[in-house]
Parts: sequence; structure tokens; C-alpha cells
Amino acid sequence: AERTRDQVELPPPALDNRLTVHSLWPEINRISSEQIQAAFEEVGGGIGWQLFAEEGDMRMYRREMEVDGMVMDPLKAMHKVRGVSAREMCHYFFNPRYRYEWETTLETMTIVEEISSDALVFHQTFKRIWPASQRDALFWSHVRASDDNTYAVTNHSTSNTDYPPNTGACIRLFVTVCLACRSSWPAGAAPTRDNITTSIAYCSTVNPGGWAPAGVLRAVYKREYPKFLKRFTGYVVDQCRGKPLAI
Ligand code: 6CM
Repeated sequence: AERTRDQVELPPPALDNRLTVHSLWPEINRISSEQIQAAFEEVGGGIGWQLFAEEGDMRMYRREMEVDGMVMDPLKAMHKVRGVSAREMCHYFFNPRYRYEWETTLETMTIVEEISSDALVFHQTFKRIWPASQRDALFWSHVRASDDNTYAVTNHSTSNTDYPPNTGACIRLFVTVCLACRSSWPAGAAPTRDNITTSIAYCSTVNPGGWAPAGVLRAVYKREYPKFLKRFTGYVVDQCRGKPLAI
């Protein structure tokens, strides 16, 4: 059967060899493995996690943490989405072609390096939040299949001499993000759009990199993270409607 452009670009089921010979590979592999494992751990009885947003199947928790007066609250969200696969979720999160369509805090996005089909390095600037300075970020992004029916994207800050931090108007922030997705469907049945459910675990820790008022930052996170997860998952459901399910 002829494959569509989208199917060709879906996250590969096995690691791309070009990634495993790259100088960033040891770091990408270690951090991705750690993040994916932590993403699926429940926060339930965990100390300090507070539920701050709940809507339908979505739950968002944060742990208040400050280092030298800067807010670094780790965030963890859980969600369940019907009708799309883990692989499809991660395809739309990883592939830069769709990013402006679901990411509302983004101002610019540049692909700094194409490491392989499953790893890219990005430079992004974010919309300015008054009264703080504008922020930018430089990070690698890696998508991989892990366990059965599980795909995850990990993003983690890196450096590049062509993109030095804190030289222009922007303050460089540092980010570690993981979107881990696991699909399930009734035992004995074949997966279809009508019976598939994907559980999502999204974890994010942002170091603002320089002064930003704690109250403003926490208010922005409280508003923007639920907005992001609802918008992104809704976007993927819309994009997949009428297309063959990709497992
Ligand atoms: O994970 C998300 N997006 C990914 C693709 O772009 C990527 C992004 C990471 C950067 C997260 C930075 C969030 C900060 C945005 C607010 C603007 C900064 C101002 C700080 C100074 C006052 O992993 C979705 C991220 C959704 C964020 C709400």
C-alpha cells in the first residue's frame, strides 16, 4: 500500500542509527530513560504534590519549589484521550511542522540541528510575560518507542556556540519536559479509533534562568499548562479524525 507523507514521518518504532552515533546520544539516552520511567510513577501519595487543575480525565499537580528565590515548581499532569494512539500523540508533539498550531506561548521556533529522524535541536522564543524579560530556550527533543504501545518525547536544554545565552533581549530558560503516552484497547480485539484509549503523563520543570516575579510566574503556569494540554490533545484528535489509526 502507498504510504502517506504523515505515515512516513511517524516516530520510528526503533532508534535511528544516526542518533546513537551522535555526541549527544549518551545524555539523550540517559535523560530520556529517567524521564519516561518517572513519568509513569503515580503522584497519589507523594509528598508535596498539590492538585491545581482538574477537568474530565485531566489532573495537574505541582510541587512548590524555589531555588535562590526563583520558582522551579515541577509539574506533572495525567490525562486520558480516546480515539488516538500513543504514537500519533508523540508524532504531533515532536514534529515541528505542527507546533505553531497548538503551542500558544511560542513566538519563534528554529531547527538548530537535525540529528536524526527521532532527534532534533530547537531554539525557541516565548511570548513576553509582563513585567519579566522575554525568554528563549535551546533544547534537544527526542521521540522513542519504549514499552509495548508506549511512545514518549523528551525535551531537555542544551547549549550551542551559535546560540549563546543572554546576549540579546532574551533571558535563557532551562527546561526538562517529558510527554509519555501508553495506548490500550480491549483484550483480544484489534485496536481501532473506536476502542483505543491513550493515557498521557506530562512532566515539566522550567528554570526561568533569571529573575521573574514568583506570583506572576505561578499564575501564568496555572493558566497556561491546562490550556496547553487541553488544546494539544484536542488538536491531535482533530488531526487524526478520518485517518487510518497508526499504532
Ligand atoms: O512542552 C511544551 N512545549 C514543548 C514544545 O515547544 C517544549 C517547550 C518547553 C518550554 C516550556 C516553557 C514554558 C514557559 C512558557 C511561558 C513563557 C516564559 C516566561 C517566563 C518568564 C516570566 O517542551 C508545552 C509547554 C506549555 C507551557 C505552558
